Amino acid sequence: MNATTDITAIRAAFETDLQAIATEQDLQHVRDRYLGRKQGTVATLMRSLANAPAETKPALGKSANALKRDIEQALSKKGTALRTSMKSTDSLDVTLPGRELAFGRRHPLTIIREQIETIFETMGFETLQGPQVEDDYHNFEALNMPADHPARDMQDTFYLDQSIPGTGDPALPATLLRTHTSGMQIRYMETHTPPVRIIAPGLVYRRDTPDLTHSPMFMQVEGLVVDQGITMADLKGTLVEFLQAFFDTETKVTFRPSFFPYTEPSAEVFISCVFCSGNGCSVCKTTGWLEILGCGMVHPAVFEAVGYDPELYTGWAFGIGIDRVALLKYRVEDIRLFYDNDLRLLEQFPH
Ligand code: 2NM
Repeated sequence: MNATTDITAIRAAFETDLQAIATEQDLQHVRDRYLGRKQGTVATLMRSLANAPAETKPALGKSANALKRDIEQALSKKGTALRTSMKSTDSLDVTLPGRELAFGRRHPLTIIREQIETIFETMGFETLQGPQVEDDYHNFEALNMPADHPARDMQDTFYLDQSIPGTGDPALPATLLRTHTSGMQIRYMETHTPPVRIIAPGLVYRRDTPDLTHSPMFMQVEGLVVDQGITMADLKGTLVEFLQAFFDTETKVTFRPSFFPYTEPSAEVFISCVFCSGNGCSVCKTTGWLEILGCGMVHPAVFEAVGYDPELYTGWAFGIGIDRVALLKYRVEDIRLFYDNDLRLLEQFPH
């Protein structure tokens, strides 16, 4: 065998060995086998060229150098390819279990609102929805709150630009962010004749400075019953039934006189403290009672505004703050947490 056939054979053998390289270790073995200084195939070939005839020596030397360069380049390229593919297999472990999908869940205020809706729907009430931008008439005027009523003060109500004196078109009706959901009851009575059994849940707005118990946006459910012969006994019976269904059948309920412009008589309702069963604790400030809602018999002026005959019809209404109930039920300390949308709070509630 002469040096030329040696070079051809070495190239062929190297190609086969190159294809078989799968790891850094394989690469090192092949490099040693071909490029090793003493035992390496290329070094041995170079040494054998010393004995070649003088006329073929330059050409053979050239071929041998080209072989050496080609092997070096091929191994270097193989090394790069190996390191790149190692990197990608490191970062993708196909045996890992799939990532869990993050399901959304209902907001705590939505959970409470839906519980309240279900209890009243079971008792035959219909749930209404209506606009959060309300006009002055449906939010105040029709509810026996005339122009000079303190609740209509700009300190308390978010009026929209066009309603602020000097900034809007005086021909347009004053609009505002509803301060309660009563406007929906007014709209319903304007378009329906009794009997009326409705609840109106939703967000409402008041210009309060935010603190632990106040948020300029909060959530309310109001309810209204109107028919012939409705009395305060219906109000008491229905609200006690609701409160015992919502909190606990053992809950005690007490009514105390109060005032609202749209009801007469009016009452505020207290329940026995859900934490100490009325024994006195920090939540009920040792009184044993928690104020939970406001209610009353609908004022005749409200019936007159919607075209109901106050001699023929009587009715009762109530309003309950969902935030306050949610704060109590879930023992959250700060109402503002309900509007921060911080997942650390929201993820504590069930799907
Ligand atoms: C309350 C308390 C008492 C109420 C009255 C009406 C309407 F539209 F029928 F006149 N809706 N809601 C009402 C009555 C609301 O919230 C504390």
